Amino acid sequence: MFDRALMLSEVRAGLSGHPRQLPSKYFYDERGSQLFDEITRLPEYYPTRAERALLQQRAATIISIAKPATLIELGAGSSDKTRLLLDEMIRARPSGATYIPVDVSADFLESSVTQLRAEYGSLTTHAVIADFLAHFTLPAHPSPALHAFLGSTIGNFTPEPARQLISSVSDRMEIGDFFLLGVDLRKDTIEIERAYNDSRGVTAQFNRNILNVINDGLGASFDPSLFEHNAIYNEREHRIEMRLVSRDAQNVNIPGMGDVAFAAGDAILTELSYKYDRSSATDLLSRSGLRLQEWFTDDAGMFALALANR
Ligand code: SAH
Ligand code: AVI
Repeated sequence: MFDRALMLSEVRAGLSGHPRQLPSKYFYDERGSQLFDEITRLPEYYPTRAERALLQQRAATIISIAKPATLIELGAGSSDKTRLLLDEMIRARPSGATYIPVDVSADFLESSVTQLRAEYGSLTTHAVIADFLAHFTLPAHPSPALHAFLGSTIGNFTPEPARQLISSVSDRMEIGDFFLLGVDLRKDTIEIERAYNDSRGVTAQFNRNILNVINDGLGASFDPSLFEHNAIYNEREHRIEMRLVSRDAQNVNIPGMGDVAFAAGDAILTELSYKYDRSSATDLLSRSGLRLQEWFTDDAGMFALALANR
């Protein structure tokens, strides 16, 4: 599933540095994608509900501005909210539209595409299993395209990798293409922290699943139950910092790397989740070669959709 040599070099680099960290794409084997899907239905996790409500309200306007023949979606996951855009695309182009979901979670992407094909007879769907941080090739597709990056997944990247990722989308865009970005907005710390510390412990399971993925990929000996979930909002950096904290002193064997020693309280940084406002999102887009055309948000200021072009 994940490339073993790449995983080993990324895990080695991540666990040798200060702070120790792991790339958040390794949350997403099939189990991780299912756990994320469960998170999106939790009462505390507001971003998915807020983005869905925005799409329900704005999908027709977005499609009428972008007029896409093709929707290309990075980190598509279950494509659940995407159906709101697909429905409007198909209404505007009854003769047929094309959908290209790109995701690293291979099995999950394949099963969600099978489901989409059964639901949407007139839609041409090409699944692309790829790491969107690496170079990947898109199949030939009709123009213009709407490139979408929803779910605030951009929030999982620090400013420079975020700029590089959106620049790589911008470089692919042809004249007439648009880019749609979903960002979680800055708000009350308590409300943000509650979304990442749910009462049923699903986020904790999702966090620990990264260790199962490393065990499966590298034959490592992590015992996820020996790590505690921790998620705090860093107000200065406007980001959630999610960690796994070793409950006790322990050694973990990673074939190809050797033993890694953890003292009680030692942490692994597993995810950052940046929260934006209009000015920081506009700045990110412009540093990536894109111009903000429309900024859609809800009255409560929970979430925003930015529509941009070159
Ligand atoms: N867009 C969906 C899913 C968001 S979860 C939603 O809004 O609900 C983040 C998604 O990005 C997951 O499906 C995960 O597998 C995918 N992902 C994370 N890192 C990735 C990477 N480097 N390359 C490709 N996909 C990635
Ligand atoms: C996918 N990503 C935008 C989610 C987020 O909110 O940063 C992942 C997540 N982590 C914990 N809960 C959800």
